[in-house]
Amino acid sequence: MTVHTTGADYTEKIPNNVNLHEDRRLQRALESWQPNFLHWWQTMGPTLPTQDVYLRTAVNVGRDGWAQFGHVAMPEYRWGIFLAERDPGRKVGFGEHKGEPVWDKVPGEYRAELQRLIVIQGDTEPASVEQQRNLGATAPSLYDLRNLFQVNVEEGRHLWAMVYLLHAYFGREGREEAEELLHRNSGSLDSPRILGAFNEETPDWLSFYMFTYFTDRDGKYQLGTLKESAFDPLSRTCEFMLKEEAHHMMVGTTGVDRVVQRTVEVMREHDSDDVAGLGAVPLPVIQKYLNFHYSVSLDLFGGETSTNVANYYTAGLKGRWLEDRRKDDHQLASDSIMVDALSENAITGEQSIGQTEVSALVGLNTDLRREYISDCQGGIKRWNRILEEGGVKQRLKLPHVAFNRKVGAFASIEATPDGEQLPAAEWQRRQGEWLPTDVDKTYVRSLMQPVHQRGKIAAWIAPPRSGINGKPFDYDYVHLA
Ligand code: BYC
Repeated sequence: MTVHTTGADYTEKIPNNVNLHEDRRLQRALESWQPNFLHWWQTMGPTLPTQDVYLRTAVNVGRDGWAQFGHVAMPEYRWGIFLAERDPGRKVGFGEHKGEPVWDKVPGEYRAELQRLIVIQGDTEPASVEQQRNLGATAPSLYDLRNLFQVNVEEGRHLWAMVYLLHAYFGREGREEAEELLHRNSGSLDSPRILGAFNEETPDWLSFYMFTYFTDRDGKYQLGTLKESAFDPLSRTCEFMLKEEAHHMMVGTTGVDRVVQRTVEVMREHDSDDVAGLGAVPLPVIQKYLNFHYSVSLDLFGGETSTNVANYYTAGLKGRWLEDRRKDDHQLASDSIMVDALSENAITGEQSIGQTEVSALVGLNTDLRREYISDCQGGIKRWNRILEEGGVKQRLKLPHVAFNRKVGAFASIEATPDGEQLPAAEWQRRQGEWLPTDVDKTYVRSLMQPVHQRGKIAAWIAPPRSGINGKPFDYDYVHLA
């Protein structure tokens, strides 16, 4: 591949804009991790063999031209290390160090916490590649197949980003953690990925679009808070990762758009709500997939109250979403927040879904989850507009925060998507009304017949409104092997 760069030197073994050649030890350490990464990619990455794929590759972090497009043979893809430009005057924006210069090194007292945050972030990136590895075989079009590869190579690059931080700033422990990131595997019984959602399957393309809409969006919000970090290298790397993340969410948003669009078309053509058997995904099945992916993604924000997050904030390690737009003292020592909680009736002892007031610091996971939830409403609005314009009366909606939760205040109870509490036995009996059943999953999988011909598309999904980088939908995005 010939890539002409201003920001990074693609003749180097590891393209980077961090002057890797000036630190031989670090360079050697990363060069010895590189073959392990490539081995992991070959054994745990995309399974569909290709000649080449039309991909964007990061070449420069600047405002213009950070990405270059071209057909790339997968074995030649170059994962690089890119941090957003340094702002020499940057100050800590929150917590007890607010106003002090940001850190270029890891302060000893925060080493363990920072390493933990970076490891958790790093663990999700290869996990998602593992979850999506078999999807190429059933891609609904070459356009979608290309997007899948794009998402996968960028998740691989995000792993590189975290591994760079671990190697450069956390010594031997960091190098050991970098190895572990390749050893844990999504869904493995012995050594699973750290966070719940990353051990779930992504067996079909409806799941993939829901995952890139809901779970990648958690990535957007978590990276947004780490971008505020006083540890400047973490902040700078997250800033650049966020640019790549935007494409992943576009894939999810428009992917669900197109599934809904096609379902509406088939409903109208046949004047029927029952499109199972007509080659489209029924709206109730779309709703169930949405319920599942949204609820497991809500779990990714941790507990409604958390002393971990309070400590991260006070120490300056992890801020809030759009920290500098918040109109408060950015320290929050005497503020409070209402968070979702189970309230106990003093007389009967019965627990019910309610709210409670806690210190703003321990409620920061709730603050971030709320930002996320209101962003997710945007998807619901656009999908309902498609239903409305198609003349269909049904609507999609986000389930209640207490629905299907495994982490946080509602982990111990069961609730319907409307937020009505249910006895465990009734939940067991009725959960198939709200979450995909084996029958639903089998049906969705039966639709997943590959369409690998240029310009063609599977029958269960509408084509995209536009292609990639100004190219038409029928462009030869992928050459299969
Ligand atoms: N599953 O104090 P709490 C992305 C643990 S996605 C399993 O409330 P905290 C991407 C927790 O570790 C973004 N365990 O947690 C998307 C704690 O354990 P310990 C990834 C969980 O720390 C798509 C205990 O429960 N980045 O980038 O306040 C494709 C008590 O919890 C889970 C980050 O997450 C769970 N879901 O908040 C590719 C950012 N949740 O301490 C990529 C870094 C909690 O008792 N991580 N636990 O052993 C963090 O900021 C926080 O660690 C968390 C949890 C938000 C994850």
